[in-house]
Formats: sequence, structure tokens, C-alpha cells
Amino acid sequence: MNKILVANRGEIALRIMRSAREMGIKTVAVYSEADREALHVLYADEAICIGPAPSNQSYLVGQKIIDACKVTGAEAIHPGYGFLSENASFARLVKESGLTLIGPTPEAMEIMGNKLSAKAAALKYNIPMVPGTEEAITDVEEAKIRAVEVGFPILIKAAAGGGGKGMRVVEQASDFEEQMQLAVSEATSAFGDGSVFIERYVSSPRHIEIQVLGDTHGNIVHLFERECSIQRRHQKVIEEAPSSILTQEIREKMGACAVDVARSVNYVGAGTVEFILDENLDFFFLEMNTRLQVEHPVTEMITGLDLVKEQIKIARGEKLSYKQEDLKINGHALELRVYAEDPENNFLPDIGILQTYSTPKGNGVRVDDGFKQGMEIPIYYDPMIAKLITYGKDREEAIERMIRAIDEYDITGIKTTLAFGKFVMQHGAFKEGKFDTHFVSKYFNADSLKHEDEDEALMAALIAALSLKKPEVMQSQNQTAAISNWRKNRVKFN
Ligand code: MV4
Repeated sequence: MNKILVANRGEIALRIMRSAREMGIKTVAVYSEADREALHVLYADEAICIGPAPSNQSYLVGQKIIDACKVTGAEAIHPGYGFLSENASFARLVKESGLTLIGPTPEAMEIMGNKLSAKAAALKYNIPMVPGTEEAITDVEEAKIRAVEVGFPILIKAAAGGGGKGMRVVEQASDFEEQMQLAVSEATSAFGDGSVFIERYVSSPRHIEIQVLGDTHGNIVHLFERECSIQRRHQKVIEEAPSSILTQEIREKMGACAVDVARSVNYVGAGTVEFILDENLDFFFLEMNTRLQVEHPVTEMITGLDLVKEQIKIARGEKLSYKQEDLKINGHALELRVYAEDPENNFLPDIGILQTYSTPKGNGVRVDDGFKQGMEIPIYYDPMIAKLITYGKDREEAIERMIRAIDEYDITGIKTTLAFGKFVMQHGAFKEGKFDTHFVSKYFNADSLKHEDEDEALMAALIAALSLKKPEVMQSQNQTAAISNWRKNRVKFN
């Protein structure tokens, strides 16, 4: 494999190219008209424009990606996450075109792309699953009977769903029919497939996922868990590895289950098996994601592996160079997704230019980003600006580093989730590891960041007052630094 085309943009395109370059592999970027000056285009050895800004005319057009491979002589495609990464038809097209997809087989993608067929595959092994229906609901009355058996509240889910779309909680039997109709129509319009099924609703779950790697020789290992419970409306904001709640015993059980789920579809490549964990620490398999995930860096930090390199080696047909017992967790890692969103205004996307953009540095800090100062965040794509990852010998040190890194991160011109990240890091429930997927709605509101503003304003007022009384203290470097910090943070927090 001498040349890889990266069918993606932004931070993940850069992140993939960096690993390819370290392996001596040439890289090809594809880009839309909105990304002409993007960093992944500058970084790649070659770059090809594949169409207008909207992704359905560029990054989502499989044939344009294939053509770009032919033109440049790229032999393999890394799809990153999102876009075509879990598209089984694209995976087939790649194969038929004589190219290599750095990812799983189209068959595995297809099975895991549907929650019902995923659960059916996993049923071959003894994988714990939330009680519910094993098939799509076709008859409302029959489904109601099953719902009563399972016990309310129940959750109606779209089989083709993802990201919580088409999900409906039903509290009582009398609401069932109406909620089901809503779920079916939501699923039909979102996925073109109205199949829904039911599960008992786990009311305070933690979201735990296991990273797996499978090679083409039938070896599959897991790389432990990531916890992604801190999310808002199904969008993850903070992830960590390992989870603060798992015991060694549960970790091993979940890991073994994840390997079995992967084995049920002869999984090849990097994948993630998603579970929920209830208050009794019982876990249940939900679904499998057949791509490299946004939050993969926390796993890299605690295992010392480079997941993109592993993916490339697997695609080259190499055997995994380690066994399960060789893998060990070292330290703790956190990731904060820095979104161009305003946490004080219901996390509405914020567009504009990165007037100031300066990233934190130093021990235990990693920033995966795709922007530079002066660049505009395009409105066409995901609003994620960067991933801020910190590593420490333990969770406490990773948290302290995250707070320090957030304070060092200087972004103006666009509102971001940085201050929100600091709010979480300083929250008692987070620090103690006592949280579930409802953390944000339970503890955060638009005023949560306000007192931070007030503290800063109070300090500024104090310094101003002091300086009026005693002009000489203004000479002090500390005071000057305090004021400059205050100015910087004012902009940051406003
Ligand atoms: C659940 C659940 C409770 N009970 N299933 C949401 C996205 C999808 N991947 C699975 N999801 C859930 N499935 C049962 N039976 C709660 C959620 C859920 C959730 C899961 C993980 C992370 C965040 C979440 C936020 C809301 C609901």
C-alpha cells in the first residue's frame, strides 16, 4: 500500500494522514469547494476537488471518490467517520473498483447498520440484551401486549436509527399507539425505513463502549472501554477512558462480550461495541459502530496504540501483533469536543471566523484539530472545531490537565463549548464519577457559566479600584497579567 486517499475533511482527515505519513505512505486529500484552503488539503501529498460545498455533492458521492483514486493512483481509501464510513454500498463499490477500503466488510456494515439484525447476530453468543422485541413491530396490539410483559416505561427505537433519532419513551400502555405512530413516521422520513422495535427503558444509564480490532486472520481483541455518558441530545461532549465506574470484573466481561459481538460478523478492522450500564451495574448490548470513532484518541492514550496505523496494517492483511493478555490500561485520558456552539444559548451552532486561535500545549495535552487562526468554520459540515485530549497518571490528573488546557485554549470570534467543558470538570458529580447520560440536563443551564463571568468582572473591578488607590501596584507583573487574562477570558466567555 503506497498511497491512501482520505475520503474525509477536518481534524480526522489530518489525523489519518499523519499516521499514513509516519508509515511512509503517500496521501491524497479530496475536498469540496468550501474546503479549498483547508489544512487537510495543504497537508496531503496531492489533493483533488470533488465538487460543491454541500456534502451530498462532494464528500458523499462515492463515485467521485473512486474516480479520484483512479486519477491519483491511490490504492486504498480511509473513510474516517461520518460521510461514507458506514455505507455498505460504498464499501461494495470500492471492492468492485479493485480498491481497498480501510474498514470492515460490506456484509458486517450491513448487519450492524440495522439494530435488529445486529441484535440477531449477537444472539448467537450469550450477550446480555435489554428485554424487548426481537423483530420489527408490525402489529400495534401485539406490540402492546409485549410492552406490558416487558414493563413500562419502554423505549421505541428505529431499527435503522442512529443518534437517538426515532426514539420514543412510552410511560404507559395508553400512550403506546400514538408514540409508535410518531416513531414510525420519524424513522420513515429520517432513514427511509419505518421499522421500529421496543426495549425496556433503562432510565439512568451510563454509556460505555468497547473498542475492538479484528484482523483478516480471525484474531479479535478489545482495547477496553470508553465512557461517553456526558452528552447532550445524543451528541457526545466529553469522553474518557477508562470508565470511572467499571470494576476489573465487569471490564473483562464486557470486553469478552464485545469480542463475541465482533466475532458474530467476522469483524475486520476497528469497531466499537456500544453498551448501556444500569444502576445495578448490569450491562446490555445496544449496537455496533463499524468505523473509527471521534473519541478514539482516549483509547490511544491509555493503550499506547495508534488506531489508524492498526487499521492500515489490518487492511494490508497483517496479523495483529499482540494478544489480549499483552494489552494493558495505562493512566487515564479525557476528551472534550470543542464545538462552534453557544452553551449559553441552548448550544446553538455559532458561525464565523476564528479571530484568535491558539491551542494549549505541554505535558499530557493533545489537540486534534483542522483549523488555523483566521479561518472560517464552514456552515456545511459538523461544527466540531477540535478535540482537546488530556492524559494523566490517573483520572484526577487528567481532569486537572483538562482544566489547565481549557484555560490556555484561546479562541475568539466564535462561541465554543470550552467553558462548558470546564463546568463539567469542576462539577462534584463528575469529579466523583457519579453521573449518567442525564448529567447535562440535570446540572447544566444557561446560567451555569454566568458566575464565572461575575467572578472575572469582580476581579477586574477590584484590580481597577486598587490601581486607582495605588498606581504603583499596576507595575507589578502579576497585576498586569491578571488584567490581560481577564480581558482574554471576557471575550472567551461572552
Ligand atoms: C437506550 C436507553 C435506555 N434504554 N435503550 C440512545 C442512542 C442509542 N445509541 C441508544 N440510546 C439509548 N438507548 C434502552 N433500552 C437510553 C439511550 C440513551 C443514551 C444512550 C447512550 C448515551 C446517551 C443516551 C442519551 C439518551 C438515551
